Amino acid sequence: MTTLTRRGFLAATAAFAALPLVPARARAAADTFSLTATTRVIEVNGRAATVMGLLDAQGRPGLRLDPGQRFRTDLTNALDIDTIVHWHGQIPPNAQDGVPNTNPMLKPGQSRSFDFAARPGTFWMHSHIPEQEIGLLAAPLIVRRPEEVAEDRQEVVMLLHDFAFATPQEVLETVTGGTAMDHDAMDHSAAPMPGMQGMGDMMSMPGMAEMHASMEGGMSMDLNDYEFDAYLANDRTLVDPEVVRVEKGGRVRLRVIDGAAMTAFWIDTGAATARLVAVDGNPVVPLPGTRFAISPGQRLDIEIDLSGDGTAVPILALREGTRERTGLILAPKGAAVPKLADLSENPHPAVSGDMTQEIVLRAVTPLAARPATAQPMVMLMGSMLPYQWTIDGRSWENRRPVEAKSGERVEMMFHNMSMMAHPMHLHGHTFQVIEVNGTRFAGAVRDTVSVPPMGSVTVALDAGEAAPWMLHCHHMGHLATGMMTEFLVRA
Ligand SMILES: [Cu+2]
Repeated sequence: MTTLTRRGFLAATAAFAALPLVPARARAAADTFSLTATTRVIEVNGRAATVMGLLDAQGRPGLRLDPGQRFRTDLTNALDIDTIVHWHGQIPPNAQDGVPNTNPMLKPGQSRSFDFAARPGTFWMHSHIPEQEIGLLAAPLIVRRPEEVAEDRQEVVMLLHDFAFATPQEVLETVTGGTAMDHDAMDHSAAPMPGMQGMGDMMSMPGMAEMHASMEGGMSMDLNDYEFDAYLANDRTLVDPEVVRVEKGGRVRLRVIDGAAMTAFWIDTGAATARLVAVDGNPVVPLPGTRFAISPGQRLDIEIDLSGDGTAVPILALREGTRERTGLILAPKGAAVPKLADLSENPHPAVSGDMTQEIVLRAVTPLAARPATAQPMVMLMGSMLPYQWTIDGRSWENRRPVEAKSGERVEMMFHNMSMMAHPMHLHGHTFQVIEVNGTRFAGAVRDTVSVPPMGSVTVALDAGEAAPWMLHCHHMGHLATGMMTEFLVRA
């Protein structure tokens, strides 16, 4: 006991001696980020709107960490409601994951310290309460790699949202037909639902979108649940888009975050030469192209090499199944900035169900080859009318967790028995996509994968910290009506 104490004391003395002469208090402050959940006013198509946000000490949205910096952050709740913030894609200790069922909510005025090793890449953070995420309580969380700092590439972040002037509660009530968070209603879903129930539910409820796209075999899938008033890129529409100053012939790393509550997009780089180099913060073998798919919760890192002709390059996000679009403009000095309509001429194709991109993505650092010792099946079920979404036909209250032992290799199969795509997100882990619609391959490492309607996706992962981790659809209407369960890792 005495020896240990003495050793500890000596080690501390040595460490102190090696540090530069900065007062301890000042040093700690410089290493700690501050983040405030608060309200802010944005202007959407000329109309002011009060939304929520996550601001740093300088009042800017989100955080940017340099290589090697820990996520050491004091989060303050300046809202007048309880909140909790999830660090999407990061792998903190479970007690810091920022979800209501395992972490206490922050009351108004309360602060809490978070401290964990940050994973490098493009991430985001958002409230884990559906109404708050719909209300834009979200921000970028960028952790730079040493090679990204060293390379001569301008970083541009594009955070996407779907936005309504109606309150988030009204949006959710409209989408769900009033069943969201109504636990009595949710209990009816305890019995498994027939998988094909979603077919033919061509509802016409007020405010609901009726977007359907044909699938092979003439079936019809559902794309969008709600007609939002606007689609935002960094809080702005194409009526008044962000214009990012770039160098003529410059090189850009575009970090796209789909923070929309219910909307999948195509990211369109137009004439600019582009390649997808990372998904969900994890590097992939570069995939050249000019149009890339993104679903709620996902991120794309896209390298863009601008031509030397000095013209402005719009970077557009095209809402699937409709003509709506948003975006920002990369403009070299002196370039004419084009005025773009917020509607395309023709509806954009479906992102949902289009697995063309997913099946060609290859992780730069795949999982080590290992036989799986657990192969759980996760059934994604539900329908538009009644609007109810479940995992294995069970409500959250009656959930049966997907279980695994810490350290074991798991191959989790998502089987989608519904007519909508579901962007499935697992907390506390990354996984590798290894199967789509029956075809096996060694795909991208991700934390959120879109499971096609009436299709399947299998992901491989090594079970992490022994704890309950959230496993859910990132469509807020689906999450709110019950499409969530736990991945319960046992010691
Ligand atoms: Cu879903």
